[in-house]
Amino acid sequence: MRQAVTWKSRRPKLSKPVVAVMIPTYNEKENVGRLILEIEQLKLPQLQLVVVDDDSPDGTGELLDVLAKTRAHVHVIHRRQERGRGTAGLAGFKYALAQGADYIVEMDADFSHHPRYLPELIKAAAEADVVVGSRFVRDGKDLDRGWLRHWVTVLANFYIRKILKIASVRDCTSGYRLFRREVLEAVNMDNTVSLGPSIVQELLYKAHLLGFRMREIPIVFVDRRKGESTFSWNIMLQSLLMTLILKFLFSRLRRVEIHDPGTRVGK
Ligand SMILES: Nc1nc2c(ncn2[C@@H]2O[C@H](COP(=O)(O)OP(=O)(O)OP(=O)(O)O)[C@@H](O)[C@H]2O)c(=O)[nH]1
Ligand SMILES: [Mg+2]
Repeated sequence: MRQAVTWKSRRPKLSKPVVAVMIPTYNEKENVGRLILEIEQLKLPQLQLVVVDDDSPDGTGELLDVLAKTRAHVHVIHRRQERGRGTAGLAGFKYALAQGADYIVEMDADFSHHPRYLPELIKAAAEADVVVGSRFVRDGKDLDRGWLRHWVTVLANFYIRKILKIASVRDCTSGYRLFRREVLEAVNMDNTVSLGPSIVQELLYKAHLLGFRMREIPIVFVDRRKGESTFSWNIMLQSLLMTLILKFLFSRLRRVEIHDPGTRVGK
């Protein structure tokens, strides 16, 4: 992991926002290299990639090190002891904030979240604090997942929106999202309770309670093409139970500090 000069200090004044794309990986050797290449082909200005690998046994970490050697914009965080999608994402977010990112995008490595939506996520952030890549708005789709997983996702979203009262977002379980740095600073990442995928709803819920502006853009979500699925009914049930715990623990959370629109970048 290189940490010499921060991205912000390298940036010319009054330029576009620095965007960090954070990708958690576990056994994604067949996907992550191609994903990085496809993101690079978009030639997005000021883009940094932060990949958080949990010592994947398939050699994802070693592949990332090879790629990072010739790419100053690729940053690899190797977690040797800790495990889990939730804490991996938080480690990546904290790294991106420390380096001075203005916008932080999270996406999966398995091409379910196609990189072609990145420009639109970034564009939408001019008018929002959180931008969600959504399967459940007009032109969004949940493709070839099989009817069971599709309906599980639809019902999980219905349940989460009802319990947490998040009316402005239809796809509360989407892990393809952009946060302005103010959001991640405000949600207090040292105070999270999710270790696994429910981190997705936890951050969304806290951002909602804190009054940040949310927007959705349509995405077509496709099932993972390569590599093994980490989905399990156990994880699904834990996430649904976590919805109730989040409600119990955090529903009284309110913004204490007024967000100053004058300080926003990229307007
Ligand atoms: N660092 C890290 N990343 C993880 C871990 N578990 C999953 N991931 C990554 O998190 C992202 C989402 O996980 P997925 O396995 O795609 O989860 P899913 O989309 O619910 O299920 P499938 O696509 O069917 O496997 C992927 O990029 C994974 O590689 C983990 O324990 N640690
Ligand atoms: Mg996946």
